[in-house]
Amino acid sequence: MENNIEKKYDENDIQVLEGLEAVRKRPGMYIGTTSSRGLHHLVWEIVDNAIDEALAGYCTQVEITINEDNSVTVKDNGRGIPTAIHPKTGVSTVETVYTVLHAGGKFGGGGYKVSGGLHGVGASVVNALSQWLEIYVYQNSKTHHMRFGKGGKVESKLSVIGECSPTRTGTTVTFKPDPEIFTETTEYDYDILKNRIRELSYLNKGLKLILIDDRIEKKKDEFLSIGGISEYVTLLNKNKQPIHRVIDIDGEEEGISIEVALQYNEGYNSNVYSFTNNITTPEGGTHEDGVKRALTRIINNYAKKMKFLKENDESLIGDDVKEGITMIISCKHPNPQFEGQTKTKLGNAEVRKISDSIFTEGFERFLMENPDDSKIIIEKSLTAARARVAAKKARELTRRKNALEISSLPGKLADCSSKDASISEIYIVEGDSAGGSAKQGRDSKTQAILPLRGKILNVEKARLDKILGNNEIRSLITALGTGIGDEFDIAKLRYHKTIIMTDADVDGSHIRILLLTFFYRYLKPLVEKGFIYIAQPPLYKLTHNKEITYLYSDEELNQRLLSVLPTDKKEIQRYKGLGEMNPEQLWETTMNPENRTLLRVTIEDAILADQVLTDLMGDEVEPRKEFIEKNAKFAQNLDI
Ligand code: 1YM
Repeated sequence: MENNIEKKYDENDIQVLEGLEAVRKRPGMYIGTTSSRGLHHLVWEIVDNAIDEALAGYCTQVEITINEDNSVTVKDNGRGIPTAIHPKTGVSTVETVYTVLHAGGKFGGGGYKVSGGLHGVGASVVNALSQWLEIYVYQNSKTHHMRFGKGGKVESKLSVIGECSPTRTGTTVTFKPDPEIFTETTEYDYDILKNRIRELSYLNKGLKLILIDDRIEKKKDEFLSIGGISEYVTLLNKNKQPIHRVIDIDGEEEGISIEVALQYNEGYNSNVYSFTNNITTPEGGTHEDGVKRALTRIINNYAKKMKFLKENDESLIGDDVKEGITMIISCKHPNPQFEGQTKTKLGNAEVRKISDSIFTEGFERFLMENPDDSKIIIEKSLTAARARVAAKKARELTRRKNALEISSLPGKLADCSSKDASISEIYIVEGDSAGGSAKQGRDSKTQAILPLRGKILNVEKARLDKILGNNEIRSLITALGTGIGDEFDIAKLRYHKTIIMTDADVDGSHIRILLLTFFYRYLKPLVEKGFIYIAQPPLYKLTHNKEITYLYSDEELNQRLLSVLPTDKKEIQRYKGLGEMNPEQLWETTMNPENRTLLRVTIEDAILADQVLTDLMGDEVEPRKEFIEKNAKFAQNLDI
């Protein structure tokens, strides 16, 4: 208030305040969501500025610290944000960058920003959504400081607070997300930050990234990748038996840079990840199209030239050359256009030609210079083509033979009476006894039950034809109604919720992972659309004064025992399996939509998911054991 008297607000100030106020009113418009995801997004906005400075060639190290109060500090050793008065705003450039929306790109000197993402909204949005934010700039032997209060209000202007070593330059920003905005959670998740920081280190080779957790459980990780995305491919293929060395290709045309790293492994799945300006583009786009088109063409040409393919042989198709490939494509573009349903597809048409030509040059040279590796790659594609033709014949045969059987629903499915997929659910239940309880306890109008006997096939280790031979998987596909592979049709899906219900033990989590693997690999759209859920049966039943409470985790039990019922006598039953619950209990605790908790399975991070599946499903036993012990750490959202 005092400030109002001292300082006259001019047009600029009012616009700035209105801008930041607009961000606070509708944060979702700027950062997508105010959930945990939005909270983490704030960090990336600030880190992006530091990475831009690294890409401009002035910064070699970025350090990110989660402080004890859940504020976050980002520190770089770049030039420091300019401190002089900005001619347009009449205040320091630091203040301008942190208070004017979209100031980043516009207020910078020449050159372009290659980072900055889907939301790419800039530092001022972080300021608007913080309780307070503090900046130190080290420049010309001076330490400059500025502080903002709640919502980005200037608390103290940029000023020199002391000297610093003449060799020290850089920017340090600390912000505390405002709990009034982030009502769900203000707690940072170390692993979320760590995974993205690791990824950023591969995408920006030579840049050292440090992550520190200064909260109760102290942690620290440092990432520095010399090889960049080719090291990333090595990591992704770690447990997949690669069959040749990583191929690394890069080039630049018309100011657009393309980097590709690829390596085939013994497996059948393809893992292609593309990025533009460090942002993942799961929907692909022109950078991916160009490379894939070139890959198919070059392998065909080479196979013909070296007589692996004869005159009359059919050409290899995209699917053949993709089998067992792990590939990363990273594009850096001064002006990317993002398209598609989730705005994660690169649209710039000129990139198709450029990525094709850069990849063609590099990959052709590799094939010429490395005949042994080339032979291995071509033979891999030829084998895939032969398997594809054989599988198609086999499918046509079974289709004719089993036309009736396949179209009728599996015998052990207890279907629901509703034919409206949007309200129908299918519970996939471990074991016949739990299946029985579920059948009796369910709401038969909307809930279908499919009991599974034992373990389903490990789809990570088999081709589609073998997978379709597995009874459990066949019943599952038939029940869902969508078909699979070329025949997949989401319009035929019979339930909008597929709920995996397994025991809370090692076997249960193994079955759950096998099912998730299957969904992830063969019915991915269901995962992407959020149609896959995991049921949460209680772990304990607590009886106290004849009143029954169900508890879903050890923490819940401990809390209850400590704070609510410190001394009373009570009876605790630990459920070892779903089978121990009678139909009413199963309904009440796990199936009744009124009070059940479901975890929605999402693919937040396809790379992580794939790694998890590989560690779990690959031939290496150790990572599998380790993983099952830690349990499925798929990205899971709470859905009540
Ligand atoms: C911890 C966050 O923001 N570092 C950072 C930001 C900038 C610069 C250097 C920078 C950029 C330029 C010139 C330029 C920014 N400057 C601006 C703006 N770290 C962090 N480090 N000199 C310094 O782009 O020309 C925006 S960001 F607009 F002021 F130039």
